[in-house]
Amino acid sequence: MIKVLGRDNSVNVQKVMWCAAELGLDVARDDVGGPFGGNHTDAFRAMNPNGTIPVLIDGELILWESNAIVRYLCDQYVTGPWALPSAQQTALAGQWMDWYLTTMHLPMTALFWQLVRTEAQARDEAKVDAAINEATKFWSILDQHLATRNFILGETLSMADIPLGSSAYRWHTMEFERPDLPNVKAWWDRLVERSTYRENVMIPLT
Ligand SMILES: N[C@@H](CCC(=O)N[C@@H](CS)C(=O)NCC(=O)O)C(=O)O
Repeated sequence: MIKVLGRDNSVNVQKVMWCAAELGLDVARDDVGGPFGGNHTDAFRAMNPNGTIPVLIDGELILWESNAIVRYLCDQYVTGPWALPSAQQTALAGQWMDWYLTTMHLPMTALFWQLVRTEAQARDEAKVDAAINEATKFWSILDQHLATRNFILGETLSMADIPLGSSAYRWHTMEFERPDLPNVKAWWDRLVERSTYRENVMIPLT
């Protein structure tokens, strides 16, 4: 059976678990990282020298980096509507997935640490404002893209939606004054309709 090492409140673990659920895969997840620890042992670092989660174990394969894991699950197990029809569509999915990791993830992580992991009285308001401004710039780009389609690649959900969709839960539930981005909100509402999303991504923010 496929195994995932990582606590369920990590956005990077959520990507993997949501993707696996969409593909109908049976996955066993172990709580590792954060308060559970276990990610700085020699045994764990032999699998992932970074000491980070998630790690996927599928037979002989041991894999880290959440986007790489999502790509692997789709390459290895995808069937039906999740199969991307062309190299062009696969490249566009990769574009939005990499954009999330290199661009959106940075202000979203800064915002999450300030609003969720820092006591109100210890928050740095300048950092909060900077993260909101930066994230708004990027969510606005996605909002424009989603003006003419229901999901990131068009009319059906695909791996392109996984990283940004996982982060969208945080964007819509953290407490701050959110700018009005109607197309991102409508897309997020479509994700929330899915039990796979609710069960694997909509986990209390801690
Ligand atoms: N780029 C990596 C980032 C991995 C990462 O930083 N994971 C965090 C959790 S989101 C982690 O391992 N933190 C240490 C811990 O949970 O103990 C990925 O996408 O998998």
